[in-house]
Amino acid sequence: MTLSLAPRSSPLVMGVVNVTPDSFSDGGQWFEPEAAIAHGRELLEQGADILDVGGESTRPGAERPSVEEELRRVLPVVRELAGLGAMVSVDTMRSEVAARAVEAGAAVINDVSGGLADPEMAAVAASAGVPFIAMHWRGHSRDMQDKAVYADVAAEVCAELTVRVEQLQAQGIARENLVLDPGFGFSKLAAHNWSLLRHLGQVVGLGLPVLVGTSRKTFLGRLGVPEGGQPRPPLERDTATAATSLYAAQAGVWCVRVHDVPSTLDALRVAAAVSEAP
Ligand code: PMM
Repeated sequence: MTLSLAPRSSPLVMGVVNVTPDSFSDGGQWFEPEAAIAHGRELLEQGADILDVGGESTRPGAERPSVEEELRRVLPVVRELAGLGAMVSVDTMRSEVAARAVEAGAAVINDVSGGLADPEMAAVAASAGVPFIAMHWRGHSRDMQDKAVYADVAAEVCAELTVRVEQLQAQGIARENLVLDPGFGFSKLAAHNWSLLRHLGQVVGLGLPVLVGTSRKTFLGRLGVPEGGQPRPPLERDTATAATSLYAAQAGVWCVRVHDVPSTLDALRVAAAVSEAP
């Protein structure tokens, strides 16, 4: 199955299928392959266009699983969901996992490190010839928040993504297969995320399709919570996520990556109805 990266009037919706014991956003609810597969089917029925299957938690401070463990988590889920006819992306920073997932039916590689974590990733993506989602990334989760230092976050993210695009193309990935992602929450403090959202048009202006992943992230959990208070739990961040999806749609993004598909679909319907109104 091939995925069109052509400009769209309303963004595609990517539903998250985390096969991890420690994801910040759903607390490992879908850790066993059977549960993850059932969850993927549910997201499809709810209207997800793409299912993003990942076996490594990227929450701040997370330790990495071994390659073997990541393969064990991800491959059966990719194989089964792709076998059902779903458009599946594999969320991995490892070239071996990406290559094996593409063999198992994944049609997209989603690398939160944009190819920086594994020197073989670009070559694997180039030879697979599938779309490659390159996210803005400054380092692994263990200490990524120490790198959240910016004078102008949108400008710096755009500049760093532009360098990434040049390097990925030099390593053989066709420009037509590249998708950019500003990387909400990755080496970014809350204020950086809000600024990025406000200036998302600058990222879209780079001229490549853009994917946005704000779903259930901590900056949304801090809304309405007094200074110093605990952020609200991830499962209570879907209304705020739907609101960011609407912003992303207005900025002209190609796809939004979310955990709760129905609430974001509704927000996108609102955006489409307003933009089609006379
Ligand atoms: N965020 C997470 C994981 N994968 N992929 C892309 N392209 N963009 C993101 O913002 C992104 C991602 C972390 O969220 P999760 O643990 O809920 O999946």
